[in-house]
Amino acid sequence: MAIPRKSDKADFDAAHAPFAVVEPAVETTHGYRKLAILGGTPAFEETLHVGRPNVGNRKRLQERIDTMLDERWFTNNGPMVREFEQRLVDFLGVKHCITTCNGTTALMLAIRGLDLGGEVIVPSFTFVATAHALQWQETRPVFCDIDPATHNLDPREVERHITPRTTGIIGVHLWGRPCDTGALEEIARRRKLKLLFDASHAFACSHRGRQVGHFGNAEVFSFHATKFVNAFEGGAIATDDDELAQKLRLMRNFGFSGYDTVEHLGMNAKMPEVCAAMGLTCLENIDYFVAVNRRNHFAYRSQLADLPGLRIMKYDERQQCNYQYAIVEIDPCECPLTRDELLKVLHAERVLARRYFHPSCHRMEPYRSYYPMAGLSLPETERLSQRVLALPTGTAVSHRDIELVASVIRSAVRDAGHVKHALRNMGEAPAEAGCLAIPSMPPSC
Ligand code: T4K
Repeated sequence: MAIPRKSDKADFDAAHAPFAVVEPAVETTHGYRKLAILGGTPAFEETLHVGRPNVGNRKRLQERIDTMLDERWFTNNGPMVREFEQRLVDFLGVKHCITTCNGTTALMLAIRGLDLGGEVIVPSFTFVATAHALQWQETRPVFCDIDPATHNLDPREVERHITPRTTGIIGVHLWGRPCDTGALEEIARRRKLKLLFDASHAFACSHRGRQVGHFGNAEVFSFHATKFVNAFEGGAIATDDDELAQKLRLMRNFGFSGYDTVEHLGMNAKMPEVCAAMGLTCLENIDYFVAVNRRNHFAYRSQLADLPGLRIMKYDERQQCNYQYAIVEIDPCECPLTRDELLKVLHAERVLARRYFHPSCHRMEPYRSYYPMAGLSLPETERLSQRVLALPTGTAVSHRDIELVASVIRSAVRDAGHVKHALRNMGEAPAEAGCLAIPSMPPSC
């Protein structure tokens, strides 16, 4: 039977949040069901999303919005933005935190503020914004392969891509799991390169006992609606560099240093007050969000533990983690279904699992036209982008939802033969990722 989705209103009220939900779930039902793709009723009446926003304490948010309306100060470095920046500085323990209207503009500002040009080494296995922030400024993203164990830049590969035109490296702490910051910092120091981290996934994470926000020359966060701490839309740059911080503050406000004085090239990258109101509210509820993400993470792990070829990505529990992504890796050599077949099964059940990050940046425009040979040096990226699936998590996803998603996956694996047959009858193309299949390069290559 399909279960109804709870309304947004019931998402979460921090005042009544039962912290009892924080314990990792160990209960497993391991039930099976008749799949929608085989003629059954979809598991969910309403779509279950990846990236459903956390809301936090609604009452507190509404009070903040009322204050903003009463004061009629909506943007341009208002009191809530200043408070949010101070809270971020306190939380991260960094010297400066400059908020922006989104993570992409934060990346663009940081790239320009650090004078990156020529070529910058960056993973292709990331959200396309990381590459766009470079290419937008006519700086070439040089796509570098990743370590299959961490999904982050492989430092040995980084070294191989350095040329006389290289000015910097951008590491992405994918899924909130920090890069090998020590190795990247050592390379950057030795080769005299700037080092920036796209920490869009890694707010409230630590690495070797240090909070993410402290690594490299600067680190960039996203507070997009889908991030576990969100500001509707928003971003921030954290840095301990006074000069860089001052430059970034000018740049995000057209370069203005006073009413009539422009001192620097700039743009409009300011965070509005209503976004800061949401950011502050989420920040106050962060313990709850992490606790729910952690509970969901362990629920998936226990529910999917013994399935062949399916591996739930783990976090380093010795560090501070936000558990914001529930990532499953599907090995087509061991699992009877490919990632894309499983995706179709889940979508038929109204579980909108996502293929983050497929295709990888080098296979998207304009990169596949500009750099058609890039894929040749990215075997791990090519392999991984065929295997990874993001499952729904966050405060809009209950333990019961996860049981149901898991029972869909278990049923699909058990009935793999019938699923493949049904997909063939539906005229679906054969699965993309066979056991040894490395996708072919685009025709232009
Ligand atoms: N670097 C990295 C590594 C990033 O992951 C991102 C953003 C950035 C840089 C850039 O930061 P921002 O400029 O965005 O601040 C989503 C997000 O839009 C994007 O912010 C995020 N990464 C990326 C990983 O995920 P899409 O294309 O998947 O978005 P969309 O609209 O399909 O939404 C995802 C799911 O969330 C949907 O199934 C519906 C659900 N959703 C979404 C929104 C906006 C809701 O339920 N409610 C909502 O309000 O990129």
